Amino acid sequence: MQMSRRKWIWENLKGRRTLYLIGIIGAISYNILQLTAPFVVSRLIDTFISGENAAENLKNNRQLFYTYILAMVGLTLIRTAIVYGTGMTFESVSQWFLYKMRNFLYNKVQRQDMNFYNTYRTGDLMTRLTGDLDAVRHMLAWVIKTIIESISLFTATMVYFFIMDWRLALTILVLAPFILIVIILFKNNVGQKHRILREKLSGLNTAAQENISGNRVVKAFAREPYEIEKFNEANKEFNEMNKETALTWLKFYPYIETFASLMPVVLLVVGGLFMIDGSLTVGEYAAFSGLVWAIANPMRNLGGVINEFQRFKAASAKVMEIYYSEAKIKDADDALDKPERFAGKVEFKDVSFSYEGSKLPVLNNITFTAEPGETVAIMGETGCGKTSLIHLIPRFYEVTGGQVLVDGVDVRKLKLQQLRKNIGLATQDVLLYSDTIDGNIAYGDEHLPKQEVEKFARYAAASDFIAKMPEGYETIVGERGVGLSGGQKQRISLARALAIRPSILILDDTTSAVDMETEKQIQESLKNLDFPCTKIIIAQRISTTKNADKILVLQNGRITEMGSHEELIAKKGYYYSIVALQMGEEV
Ligand code: DGT
Ligand code: MG
Repeated sequence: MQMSRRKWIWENLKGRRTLYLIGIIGAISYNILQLTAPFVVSRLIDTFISGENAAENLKNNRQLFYTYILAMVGLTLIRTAIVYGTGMTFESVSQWFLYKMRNFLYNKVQRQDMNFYNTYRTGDLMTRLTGDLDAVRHMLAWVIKTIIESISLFTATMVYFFIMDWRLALTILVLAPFILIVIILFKNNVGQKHRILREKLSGLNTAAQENISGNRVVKAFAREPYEIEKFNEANKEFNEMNKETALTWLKFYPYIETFASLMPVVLLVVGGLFMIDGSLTVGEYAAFSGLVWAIANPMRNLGGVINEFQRFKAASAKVMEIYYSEAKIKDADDALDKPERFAGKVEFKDVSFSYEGSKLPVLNNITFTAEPGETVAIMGETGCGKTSLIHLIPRFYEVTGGQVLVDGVDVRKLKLQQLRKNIGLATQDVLLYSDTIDGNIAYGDEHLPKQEVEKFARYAAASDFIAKMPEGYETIVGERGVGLSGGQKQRISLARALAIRPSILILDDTTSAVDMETEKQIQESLKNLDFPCTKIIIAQRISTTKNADKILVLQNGRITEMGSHEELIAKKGYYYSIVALQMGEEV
């Protein structure tokens, strides 16, 4: 672990540290105040009831009697007020911590790079942001408070006992180690279980999340019974582990309870003997018997506290992992500030690339240039590395060799925000937000005026079908755009990419699901955009590629052919064979 839990919590309490310490002091003080009632009672008894001059005192010293009574009432009121204030303090600080930490973690997750998202499952991340964080809050609000309460009550009582009669206090110390041994055994036993339990919860959340978002596949294959069974299985495992963890405490509980219950008996017997031989007054014995619970209860609490503490340990490790994670792809310290609009030149210089954790290179020796305003088409069989190639331009991944330059600057030397603001990307699998069509198109520029939204929809050949929708641009397209066809979604995603008026437009098979006629329309508007724009277009259809300034043919991660439509036809290679195939189809 990068940093100790204590340090991590302390660091993040900044801004509420004083308040939290006041809470801790409050918890200590109201537990010390617990002693005042038995103390006053003992004084009362010794002065007015069983002491040598009891009868006389009662007659002549009424004043003192009332003072004692008033003191008891007053101290009880003060104690109640402190208990209330302390409870509020712990609750408010821990809620504040939870809120702040959740925002921080969400921010962290948002800014991670692709590798992070490839590593963590959504369900697991959700667990970290919800259940795990709540265990941390619980630690701040309840566990620490209970520990402080128990320790201060126990210590104060011990001190009081020592002052009253040291032999009595020693009797307790002789019994205490037995309890400690049981507690340590329990702690070791339950810690491991909490770690497993936490993994099971994450597994459960992942199963639910994946199935709910993948519900259409489940339905298409009529796999509901199987998925329900699978979830049931995960749920059962979680349930069993939960039970097992709870049972662990139950196994240890009888020993603790026996000690905790026996202790008062032993104490009362020992104390009784001291009273009989006269070394303890009746009042002191009364105070003492009224306080044996203050020794036994903290011991009873220990089990629960340790249980929760182990839960906290398992959960906080997960939270801290995200807290301290660093995106590998981030702005260089000496990154160039380039706030103005990019010209849009894209250059690959001998680029090679492989995904983290896999040795096989996906791209090899890729070299080409797209001048500002040019259109470059990329073609190649499935899996040859087209998507991987274009993902290197917005620096979603880092090249493993060579350089990608935009406007003559290595992308690693540009500020990510500035670089990406200049790139309009329509990805291969389209994701639309649960928002209106208008909101989805204006995603990259929320202040885009209505007529602009409509213009970009027109560019993307989407305005016709949007006009036919019940509420036009105000139609909400559900999670992942349920209710739209694949081609419709592609066109909205194209409009969204265009709407930021990018210097570089990257389309990853964006027109694969639209018909020939619509595609022609889109090609036409892409040619006549009202802003300068370099276009890098992955496409399978000759109708898209033939007008490009440059066509790259990618095979097995290498550029095997490069040139204009005519040049490549003359070459009679892969491109030519595709042309022949598609012309044949069209005739
Ligand atoms: P497509 O979209 O089916 O026409 O195929 P391309 O050309 O877009 O292929 P691409 O770049 O998605 O994949 C190239 C190779 O890289 C392929 O063997 C699969 C592999 N690959 C793709 N994405 C990842 C990834 O996130 N991690 C790993 N380890 N491999 C990946
Ligand atoms: Mg692809």
